Amino acid sequence: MKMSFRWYGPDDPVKLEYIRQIPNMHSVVTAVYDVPVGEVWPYESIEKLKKQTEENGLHFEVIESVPVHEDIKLGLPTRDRYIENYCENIRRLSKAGIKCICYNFMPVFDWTRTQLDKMLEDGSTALVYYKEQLEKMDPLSGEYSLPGWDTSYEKDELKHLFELYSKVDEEKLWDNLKYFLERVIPVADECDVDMAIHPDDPPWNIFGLPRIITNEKNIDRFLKLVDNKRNGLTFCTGSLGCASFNNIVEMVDKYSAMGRIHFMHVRNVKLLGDKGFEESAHFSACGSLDVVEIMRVLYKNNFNGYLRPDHGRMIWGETGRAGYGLYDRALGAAYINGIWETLSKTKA
Ligand SMILES: [Mn+2]
Repeated sequence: MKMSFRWYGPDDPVKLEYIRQIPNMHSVVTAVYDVPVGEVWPYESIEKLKKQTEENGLHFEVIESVPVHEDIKLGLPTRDRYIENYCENIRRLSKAGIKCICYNFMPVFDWTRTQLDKMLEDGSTALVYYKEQLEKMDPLSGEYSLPGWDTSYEKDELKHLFELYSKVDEEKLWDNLKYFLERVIPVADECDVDMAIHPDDPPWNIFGLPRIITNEKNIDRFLKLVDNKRNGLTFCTGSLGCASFNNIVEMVDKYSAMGRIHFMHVRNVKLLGDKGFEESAHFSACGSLDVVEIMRVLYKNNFNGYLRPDHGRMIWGETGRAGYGLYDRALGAAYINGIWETLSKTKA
């Protein structure tokens, strides 16, 4: 297990100097953020990130994310140009020492929550998803902008995108994903880079847009689209775990035993029946997931990929990017380290 931590680049209030002080920290997970989706990343920008990371004693081996252009997900004729750019990014990142690339295949919106600063009983604030709040949200009204969402769309562009997606059902999205993987995975293979798809968050259709990386049956199907170890997963326990139909421990066990998990996102969520969920502290009893069991099956299967604490709450008066403060994520890393060390010192 290689402990890592997401860093949003030089503008992130969480400094690399702080990240390196978290015990057992191996690498930084970052991306080039100032290039439009679909374009090739300048080699100098990649090199700069690498240099900054390594100057702070951390490894530069994981990218989250190289985003997939909507034309690829929509299957438009222009997709070939964007796929070629994607392959070029893989080549450039590989040259800079990157071993693992996280991406997702969610139409239009990335992760979705209905409130980013819900105060929990202990006074911390967390990201939450309440069904009754979601039902009142209309992304086409232009009133909503969440940090997981691409804010570069104008209202009319978004409307146009929704129109295009009205012709893309789940089966069409599967076809488009296959087309993408058949072209990208061979390049990743040549470059010794693991591709790690992030599941859809939450793992169900949202605002009428299809979502397919949602459950065990679909992940089995995904892995067979191109049956190559390079075609793997970012297993996000919080994304898949906010649906009660997913048995997270069993899924982590199965896919890590197959060697198809390249990157773990470990966090906990508290399920609220069919009403939604709240992101909670990593400690098992704070949420609905058994983090010790998740780590136990990873340990049993000799998991040697990257792992990061995922979203954290805002605690101790910290302000900053919702879900991505320093303190609670550092507590998550320390907790996971403690579980891993205990497993490694416990005789079977
Ligand atoms: Mn995640």
